[in-house]
Amino acid sequence: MHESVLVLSLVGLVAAAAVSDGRLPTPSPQQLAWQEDEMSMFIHFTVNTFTDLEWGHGTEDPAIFDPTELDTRQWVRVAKETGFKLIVLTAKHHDGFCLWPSKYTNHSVAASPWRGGKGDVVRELAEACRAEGVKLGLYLSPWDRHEPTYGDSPRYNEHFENQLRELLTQYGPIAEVWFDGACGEGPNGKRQEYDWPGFYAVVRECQPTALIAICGPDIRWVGNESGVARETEWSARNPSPAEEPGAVGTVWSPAECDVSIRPGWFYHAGEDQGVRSVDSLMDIYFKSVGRNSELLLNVPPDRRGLLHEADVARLREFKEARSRTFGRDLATGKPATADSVAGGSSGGNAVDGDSSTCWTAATAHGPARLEVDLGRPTTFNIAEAEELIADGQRVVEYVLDGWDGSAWHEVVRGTTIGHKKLDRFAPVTYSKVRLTILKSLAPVRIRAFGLYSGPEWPVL
Ligand code: FUL
Repeated sequence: MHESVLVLSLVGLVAAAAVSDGRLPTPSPQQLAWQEDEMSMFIHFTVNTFTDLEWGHGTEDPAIFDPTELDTRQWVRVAKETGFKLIVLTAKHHDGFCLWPSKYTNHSVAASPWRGGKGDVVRELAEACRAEGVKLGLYLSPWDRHEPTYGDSPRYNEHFENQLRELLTQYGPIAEVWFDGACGEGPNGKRQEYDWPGFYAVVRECQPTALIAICGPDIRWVGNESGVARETEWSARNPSPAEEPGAVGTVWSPAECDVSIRPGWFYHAGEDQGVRSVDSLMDIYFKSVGRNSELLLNVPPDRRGLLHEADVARLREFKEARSRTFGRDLATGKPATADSVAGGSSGGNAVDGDSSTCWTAATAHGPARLEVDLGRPTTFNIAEAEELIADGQRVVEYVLDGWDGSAWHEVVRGTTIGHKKLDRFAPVTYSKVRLTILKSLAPVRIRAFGLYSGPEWPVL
């Protein structure tokens, strides 16, 4: 596709995580809040929207950037209405065109006819987010195919830090800074060496509570662009780029699953028929949010500067599908007991509908069992479990069984739980269920256990 070599690598970690039990890493308050959000909206928008490209060349005439009806309030209202808590905008993509009037380049909205060259997409979005109570995140591509200093590593790093500073000091609170790892050669024929520690230092200085995602320490790229997490998804990893997340990880770094609602990241009219189906979005939801990860769903504005009608309709259907599926928890309020209970907690805390209370087992490594009496034969096809991850991710392995009046039958078996685990299976009917934590790293803390009878969403 291009002569440049792309490297999407995880780089060294700078943040030390708090450790519970002297052992398990735990999330920072910002990481915890981010994970509770569950869904963020990605907004890819730049000159590519007007050239029909996915990667701009950096030679585009800024005059082509001229959305006729740009309305960031529409983006934010749709996002909020359909369940997204944070919006991440491509302030600068690989083509180098800046959606804000950066004083460090002429390649920006200031050189476009849009709003007479006085416009600022980042500001309009920041204001709309503030008005609607939605968090704002910014994607700033280190790879810049326009900037003449690119490839002259120290000079470009300074340029990049200057732009980062503009974005992090002029637009109010920024919740997430998204660094892509794409890298190439500059006009001098040299490959750019990014100064990651320098970039992180600017973020920490200007926005100490912002999370640095993907090529950064706070949020980990899940490793694909299909919105799919691992079946065993640990939020802890080791502070080395080569190491996978795992039970022995020492640093809290939860996974983010990025995926587009369309075939491309940018809007292309030719893809209006290619908007993902509700089945596809639900499958992604189960495989991202339902696997201890955050879903970052891209919905790209069109040439008017609006989210397209087809995408908006699909987002509403997606929301309706989630309500239809998870609207009624069949375990909530049912009598529950546990065979291992730490003082002050009870099995009932897992089914009381209150996520601030939890069932804490007394045993450190399992097995520990929660039994819920459904009162009568009850049909369900989805099970949900949530750990109180403020105290670290602990469950290694579990099994769910159902009681049919005379014997227990295995329903589903799984590994990690973390923030949320959703299991889908063919409908079963049982009057009691028991969740057995077979193995854990420390006494388990289950804040929610749920059962649902929803549409049978296909596993794609
Ligand atoms: C990739 C980029 O090259 C794509 O254009 C897109 O921005 C995606 C989210 O990240 O690495």
